[in-house]
Amino acid sequence: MGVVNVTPDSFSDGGRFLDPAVAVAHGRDLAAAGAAILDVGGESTRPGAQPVDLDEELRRVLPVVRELADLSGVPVSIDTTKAAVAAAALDAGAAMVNDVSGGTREPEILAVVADAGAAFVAMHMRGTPQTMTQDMYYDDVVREVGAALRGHVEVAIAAGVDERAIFADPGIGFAKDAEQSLALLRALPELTIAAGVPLLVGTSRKSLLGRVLGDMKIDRDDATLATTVWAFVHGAAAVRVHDVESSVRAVALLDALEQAAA
Ligand code: PMM
Repeated sequence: MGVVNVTPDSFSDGGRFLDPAVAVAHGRDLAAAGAAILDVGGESTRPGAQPVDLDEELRRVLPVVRELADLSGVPVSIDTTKAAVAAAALDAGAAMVNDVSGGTREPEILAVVADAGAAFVAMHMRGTPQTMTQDMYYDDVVREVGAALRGHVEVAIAAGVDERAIFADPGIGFAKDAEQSLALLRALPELTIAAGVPLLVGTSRKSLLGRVLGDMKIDRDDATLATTVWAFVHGAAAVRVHDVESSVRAVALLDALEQAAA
């Protein structure tokens, strides 16, 4: 899943793709580089990011979703927690809704996904981007995130979302410190079983990587690639990345290794 952030303030690419034409060109480049899905978002979820109102979010994402759905040749996902944005994006041709609140911020979003027969990503977080760094206490982060993801999946199924079209996402860095995020990445097989659906994992360029390597300023695409390989080797179904080209190459190599004669 390639990231197309149409925001002025996302962590690694804020402001680069605010012009719809630039965002569309970027999305098409990611599709050409081998992305299987393009994830278009109009509201930054970095810690402390300010909420974006409905009209502004629609203004940012709709032209980009519409054009990428038409031109990119791959399915488009809308990264939003707002039911009205999800509905408008699905109407404009999106095929998937990626909700970082797992369907909890605006539970009506689930009926919107179900009615459209769309796919759904249920991510785990606590609070909002404004409050999530104050809510990072877990007795057992793997068990609690796994149970919460299963809860999100069950609520989505009960709302009519097709179970075969749901991904769960542990929400790396969302109300988790570096240690907790690493514990979740170590536990991807357990989380897949707990959630009962395939996992999508997002580590791309996150601060966790800089923290682990002891340098917040390094180029995080190298470190991202290590986590991409880790995620796929440990059973993830998809990764959400900014640099699609390197991940696609790594996946091709992993496939070759898996198919190699013993
Ligand atoms: N991370 C970000 C935004 N949306 N969605 C899912 N499903 N998983 C994630 O890990 C995730 C997400 C924040 O990253 P960005 O600001 O660099 O896009």
